[in-house]
Amino acid sequence: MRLEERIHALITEEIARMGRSDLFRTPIVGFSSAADPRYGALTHIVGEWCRPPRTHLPGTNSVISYFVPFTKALADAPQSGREGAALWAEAYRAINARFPVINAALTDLLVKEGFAAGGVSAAANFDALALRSGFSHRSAAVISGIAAFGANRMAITQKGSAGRFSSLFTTAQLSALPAAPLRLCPYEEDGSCGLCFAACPAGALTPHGFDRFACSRCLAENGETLRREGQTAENTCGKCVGTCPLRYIEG
Ligand code: B12
Repeated sequence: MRLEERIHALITEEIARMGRSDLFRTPIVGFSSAADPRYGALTHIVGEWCRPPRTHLPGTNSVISYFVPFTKALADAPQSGREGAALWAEAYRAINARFPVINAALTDLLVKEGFAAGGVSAAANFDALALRSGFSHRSAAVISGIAAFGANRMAITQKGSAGRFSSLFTTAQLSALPAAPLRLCPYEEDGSCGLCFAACPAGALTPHGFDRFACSRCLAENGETLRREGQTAENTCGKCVGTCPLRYIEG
């Protein structure tokens, strides 16, 4: 089996081993070259703090980007108010704890093949005050051909946008796998839909931009409410994803 296929199989097995088919579906895996000029361009488009792969792991040749899609019940959950937030919090906690395990297993595999590998964590890798990260998992997914950006700023894959991304850098030269066609956000395509703007309880997401601080305050309030209620407490909302017609795509 080619190394790319073994990586794909390992990520799939690790998700299956969680035994949470109530929350997660079979992952999508993509590969991109660290030399893709779009990685360098992000530094100029976004800011010098958004750094290309080789500054995270010297000698990086490829970026592994993977997405763990949510089940329909989980993708729909934010529509049902606070209970939805609680289920998202549970999923968020479960998958964020699993990503380092998966990345460690991938690193093991790659090191045994004679390559170096290393990653950034899926969530806790951002400046908590500036609310920005040195690496954008969703941009890596777009560059790897497994997702396209929507108006809600989510990266939408062939299985939808409700789910979570992780990435790993490696010195191995990995070739892109054949990618499935992507459905595009209707608002980005022709200005229709826009349900995500109306759904944002914080007024953070509008056709004119995104106020990450307002979004973050709303997430923190949700987390506080869940904590007071004694539920699994994480700072989540997901209304901009939960109302998106492309949140869940069968597959
Ligand atoms: C900090 C952070 C936040 C902050 C601020 C977000 C922000 N700055 O926009 C807060 C706390 C507000 C937040 C909120 C949410 N987040 Co958040 N967040 C992150 C985190 C840790 C870093 C994001 C970041 O700063 N990246 C750096 C910036 C520069 O890149 P970016 O915003 O990801 O990408 C933009 C640019 O690259 C830009 N761009 C412009 N030009 C070009 C050109 C090219 C060629 C490309 C490729 C890109 C590009 O487009 C992108 C979108 O605007 C990421 C994990 C990660 N490390 O990526 C998760 C992440 C983005 N969050 C995620 C989620 C799900 C959420 C929430 C729904 C919360 C929740 N779980 O309930 C909300 C949604 C808010 C929204 N509509 O964007 C997911 C997104 C999944 C998806 N399908 O896309 C991520 C990827 C976490 C994960 N591991 O899956 N988040």
